[in-house]
Amino acid sequence: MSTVPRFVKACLAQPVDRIPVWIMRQAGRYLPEYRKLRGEYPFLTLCKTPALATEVTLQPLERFRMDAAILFSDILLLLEAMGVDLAFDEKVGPRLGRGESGEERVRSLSVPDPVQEMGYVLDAIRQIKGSIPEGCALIGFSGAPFTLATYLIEGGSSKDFYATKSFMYKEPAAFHRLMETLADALEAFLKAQIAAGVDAIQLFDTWAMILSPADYRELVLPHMQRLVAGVKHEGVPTIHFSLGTSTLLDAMDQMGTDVLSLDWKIDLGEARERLGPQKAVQGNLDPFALFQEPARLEESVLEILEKGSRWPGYVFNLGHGVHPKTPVENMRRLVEVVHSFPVPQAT
Ligand code: 1CP
Repeated sequence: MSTVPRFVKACLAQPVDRIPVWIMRQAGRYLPEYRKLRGEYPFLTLCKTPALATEVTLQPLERFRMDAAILFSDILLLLEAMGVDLAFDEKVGPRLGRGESGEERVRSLSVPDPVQEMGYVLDAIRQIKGSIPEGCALIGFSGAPFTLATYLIEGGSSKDFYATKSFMYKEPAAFHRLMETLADALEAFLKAQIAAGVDAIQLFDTWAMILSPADYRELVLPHMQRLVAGVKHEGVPTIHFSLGTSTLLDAMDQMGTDVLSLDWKIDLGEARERLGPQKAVQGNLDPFALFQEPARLEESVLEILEKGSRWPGYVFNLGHGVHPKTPVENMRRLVEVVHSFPVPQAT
């Protein structure tokens, strides 16, 4: 019997017995057990203590039969390892640096040795792999260079990305150098995660949505292609996450990841048609669909399943993270509906 998890098979566009499902932010604030632990420890302590990161990662698997777990961590921790001060403020969100200018933060970056600087992530991966249920895959992740560049340049979250766009347009050569440095650090970090045992990698490019197709192709795509090619060499599937990027779909198709994660603003059937049967897709239920009453939720899930599963290469997920107020019972129902769906090309 094959031991390749069905989630990995679906990422590689191979036939599966059931549609695999996992949910972005499945370990998070909608779960009372996460809120309890979060009441006892600051967020960064959860991320940096392998036993706690392991516990949080595995919490949803005790309730639901997810086909994959995602390592509990954050995309911004790599910037800290690159030499930038990081703090999470309950009200304003992440803060990077200690009041320096964006340019000073960019200049101060170094490419870290992940074993030295991110050892707590690698230890968590090894611990999770030791206790994850049979057949359940572990997803490692990082931010994508562009999204990390926005946090670095802005010093945190932003509404209009004024500093990022000014930098990009005024100093394109320096911007390319920054993207190269970030991609180098990411490649080493992702390879270390793979060596520690993750079964797949997801790259989060949350803010790619602010770019025109031409700027995406010029400033982001070449760096993504180099990064993805470097990681691909290691033999685990790669997933690209973005949202609000249906205008960038053709460019993103050229990046080389095995899977594209899509949000609800694009019709899943149309996306599969445009991308063709070789490219696996993940998504794309609106997270707020989980607030519907059960019969309506079931209909919404089935509609997505029918559109996604017309060819092999489909992973059920939401288009973005699960909302903290989501009823836990509805998550259970969603997973049951996905797993009882008869796959047209079942193995
Ligand atoms: O108080 C808390 O509990 C902290 C909330 C929180 C959590 C649970 C943050 C702060 N990060 C995380 C975990 C996290 N972040 C994971 C773990 C795995 C999972 O459960 O899915 C992952 C994959 C991320 C990735 C991440 N962090 C992204 C990309 C995905 C996305 O949601 O778009 C981004 C943009 C971040 C930055 C970040 N982390 C946290 C905050 C508040 C922010 C800023 C978001 C913003 O700028 O609006």
